[in-house]
Amino acid sequence: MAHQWRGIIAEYAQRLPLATAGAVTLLEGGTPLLAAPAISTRVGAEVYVKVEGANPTGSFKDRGMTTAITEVVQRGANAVICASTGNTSASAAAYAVRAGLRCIVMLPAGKIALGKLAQAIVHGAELVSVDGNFDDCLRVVREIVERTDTAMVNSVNPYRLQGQKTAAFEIVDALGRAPDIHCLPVGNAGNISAYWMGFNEYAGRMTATSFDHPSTHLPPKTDTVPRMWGFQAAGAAPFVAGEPIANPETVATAIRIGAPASWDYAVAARDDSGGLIDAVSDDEILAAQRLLAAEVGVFVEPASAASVAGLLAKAEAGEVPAGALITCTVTGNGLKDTATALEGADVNPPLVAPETDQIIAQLKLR
Ligand code: AN7
Repeated sequence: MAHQWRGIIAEYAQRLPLATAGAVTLLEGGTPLLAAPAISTRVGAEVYVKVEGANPTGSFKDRGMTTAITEVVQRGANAVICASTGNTSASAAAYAVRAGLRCIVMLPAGKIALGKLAQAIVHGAELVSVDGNFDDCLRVVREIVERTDTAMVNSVNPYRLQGQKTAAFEIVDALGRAPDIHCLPVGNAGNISAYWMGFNEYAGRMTATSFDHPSTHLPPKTDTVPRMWGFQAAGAAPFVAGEPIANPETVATAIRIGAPASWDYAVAARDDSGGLIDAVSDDEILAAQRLLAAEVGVFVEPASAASVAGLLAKAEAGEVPAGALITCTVTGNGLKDTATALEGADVNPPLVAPETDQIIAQLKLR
């Protein structure tokens, strides 16, 4: 058999605090780092997108879920629970199937993209629709895990960040060096924290714990770390406000979060890297989503496009260093939220008879 990517726990065994034996995996990771000339031209830099929608359940959450669920199985819990704006629940539901665990997902009512809801349902998760937002859901989940023998698989579970840091490894492995700037969307702020950890470990500035390779000394893979540029939706931008916000609103429902759990880690990532966390408007997010689809060939969900929207805004403001090497994580697959993508689009092209000559003429094909 030709080489098959083995999933992040096996591929990065030397840098993860989990044994590879018994890993619960859908062979996540190994996603494309794709050159994006259409964006490079616009910002005057060399831009790549890390296409996390190519993961098994269509988002970056799978990297953290393989590690979190693997650890839960080893610990011996029999049910997992998460609050979610949709992608965490989709991923938790799928990995719980692999592990034979009950999976309970706490979702803000009416604010989950339909594709994500479908995933939780087909994978047999137990859905609880909460009359509140994500922050309310996360509070309830925290209270439930305190009182019951249910394992939390939100990113406050440290194994989530351990898994998600591997995306930074893959970027450095693909480029042969760290980028100068890394852009990504920020919601609950787990991912920016995880990437910062990953980039630091690869630069030898932090040591990883490995159960499979306890005594391995790992040489640095790169001399530098990138500046971390995080972008929030303007209606859900607590880091820009400098404090949690009560009623987050944005078309990018995945990042409709007002009280991010990984607050301190994200602030450290921003400040220690000499980076920033800024806001982008819903219109900028949707424009970046369209640009990625129409000119890069990658269909992402709205939240994912916040990274590219932010980079374009920074370029517009003249704040992107000329010729810099820049990577943007696009976090989730566009198929998860077709309703938003099709808003205002003509989904009923004119009906024609199945007459080849007429169709050739109509399309002006030569
Ligand atoms: C596509 O699924 O919080 O800053 O409950 O789905 O690490 O939270 C999703 C978050 C970006 C933000 N892009 O990442 C959930 C959830 C997409 C996302 C984020 C999310 P974090």
